[in-house]
Amino acid sequence: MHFLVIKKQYLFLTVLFLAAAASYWLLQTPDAETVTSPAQGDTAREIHLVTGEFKATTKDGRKIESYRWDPGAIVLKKGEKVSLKIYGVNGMEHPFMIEGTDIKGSVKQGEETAVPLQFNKEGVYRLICLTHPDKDSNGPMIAYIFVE
Ligand SMILES: [Cu+2]
Repeated sequence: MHFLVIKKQYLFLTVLFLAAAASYWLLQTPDAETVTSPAQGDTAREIHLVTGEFKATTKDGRKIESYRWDPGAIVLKKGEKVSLKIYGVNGMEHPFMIEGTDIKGSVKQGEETAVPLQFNKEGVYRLICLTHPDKDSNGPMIAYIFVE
């Protein structure tokens, strides 16, 4: 009986050792490459946005709408060079600024605006349409730029 207890302890230690070895091996395995990995060297990675519009009619017949940047959030690496290309689909024109920077511009319907981006500080930067900044002005047309 006593012998059996010792054997069980060895079995437990063996399982523990194998688990430790397996996790060590997994940690040593390099990460899988993602499809959207940042461009190497000096080439700016392209990120594409469009201007969109939500429209609805309420039960009492009121027409409501909201302009949007789509997608509404993008992720950049600190120091990474990105060319943000925004195509105007809905709305005649969307003048914009990026909070915390001196970046300004405008997106016109049927035209593409290219905005060079490179952030040297982590944080969340808001791309704000100056015509549609909140729901009372048919927004909020705000996209979030996450810099990690
Ligand atoms: Cu707008």
